[in-house]
Amino acid sequence: MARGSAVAWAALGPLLWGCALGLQGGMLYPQESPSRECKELDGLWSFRADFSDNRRRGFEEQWYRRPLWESGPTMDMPVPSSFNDISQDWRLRHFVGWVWYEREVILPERWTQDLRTRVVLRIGSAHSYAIVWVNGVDTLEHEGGYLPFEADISNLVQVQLTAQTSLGPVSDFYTLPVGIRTVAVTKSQFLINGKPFYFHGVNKHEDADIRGKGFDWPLLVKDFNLLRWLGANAFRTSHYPYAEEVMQMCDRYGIVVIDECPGVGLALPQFFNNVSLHHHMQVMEEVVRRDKNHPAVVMWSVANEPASHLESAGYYLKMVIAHTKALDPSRPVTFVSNSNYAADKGAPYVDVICLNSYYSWYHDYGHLELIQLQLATQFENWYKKYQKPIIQSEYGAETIAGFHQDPPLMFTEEYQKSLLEQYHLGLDQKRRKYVVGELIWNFADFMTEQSPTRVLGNKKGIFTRQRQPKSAAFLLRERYWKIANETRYPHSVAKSQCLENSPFT
Ligand code: GCB
Repeated sequence: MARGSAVAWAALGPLLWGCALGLQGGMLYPQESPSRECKELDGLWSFRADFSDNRRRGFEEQWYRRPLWESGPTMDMPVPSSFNDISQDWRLRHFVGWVWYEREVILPERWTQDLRTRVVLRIGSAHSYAIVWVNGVDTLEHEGGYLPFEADISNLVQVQLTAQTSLGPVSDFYTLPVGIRTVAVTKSQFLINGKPFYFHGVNKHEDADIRGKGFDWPLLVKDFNLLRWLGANAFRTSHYPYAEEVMQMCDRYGIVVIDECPGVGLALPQFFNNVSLHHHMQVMEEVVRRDKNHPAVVMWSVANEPASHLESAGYYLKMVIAHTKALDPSRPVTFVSNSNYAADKGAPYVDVICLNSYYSWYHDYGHLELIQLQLATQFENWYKKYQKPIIQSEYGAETIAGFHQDPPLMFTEEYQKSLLEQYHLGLDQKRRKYVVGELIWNFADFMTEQSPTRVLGNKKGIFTRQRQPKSAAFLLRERYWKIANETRYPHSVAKSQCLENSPFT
């Protein structure tokens, strides 16, 4: 009996695997191999949210000691999924507090009888704080969401015989697909295998109707088909590491990734303290440990839009970036800034400057004619000060599919298209100089908390949440394929895969 709990939303991807003794390191995606068997725990779990006043009744009554149904009503909850998106109970839609998941698991006899078999329980991700009990025993805890965590549970599930010390080690192995490439950064270029690389791609979220953030193969394949259709060659995992299956697809499809950790919302001075710093570094360790073998990953991003104008943020970012570089000296490191070039205290420590700006949306809204001037000023100021390559890491406009107006007005498809056109003119001015990439915000509409600035979520997608194109998608597609054809790599898998399906061939 394994009982787990998680706060806010959960997109669990639990897996049990039995393997021979002797494996060190763990945490890598546990493929099956001749020495390993895996048992997926996806499916229907029993579930309950702790609605008690202090939200701690589950701990007080020790719900983990008995089957969950014995302590009160339960409901079915699919795993993986976001519990917020599943039920008709309005309280669950925005619930923050402890929720309890439970699943009874039958293990193969060999795993429980053969003491040379090591049994490992691995959770792909559970947001944001998780405790896992196995047979009532507190076995695993993890803070931070999004990343895998695991524990050897052999002694909790195996028949307790006298310890057999004479069995000796047994080998355990599995294979990883390998890709070899170099990444380097100069004053004005991002180089992959020694050649200048221009990021033309998207920011994404793991999000869809009903599934929420839960992993979904059909959705993943659809998204990769859309990326190919679009001619995109890159994305940023805004604002957290995505499922390992996504990273594997990026390796296979030749999509280049800026891998971001869940360092989001560091907006207040009190967040830049030693406790956060320590946890942030630990999370970077987990991200790098999990994703370092993916050739698709070409840069780490340690945060999105921290209050980087603060002195305390400068020290904090310096430390997180230095730590990440020490963990992986082979890849550049960045964070994504929305600060002013003159005030930013983190930029001295990054390899590439990543900038979010929303001209003609949050700034100068309605004034499309100002975008080119604003953008030129932004790029020139940053480049003059830092002499580092720059990526426009976010830009976009809220757009409700089917809203039309000409001349363009905000929230219409025409406005999104015009805003993109103006940005592209500005980007083209600097593209061959020191601007090395552009990532649209966002690939698809996605759900957010309610707020006066959101109409059923964030509508800055060039695709709807159901993955249908808005007018801007066609504009972007034309641009991305044009850039792709200009910067053709003769033997690139990405290009040949993309071109196969392209109307431009
Ligand atoms: C941003 C954030 C992103 C938001 C976006 C928006 O700067 O990085 O998380 O969703 O703006 O649409 O407001």
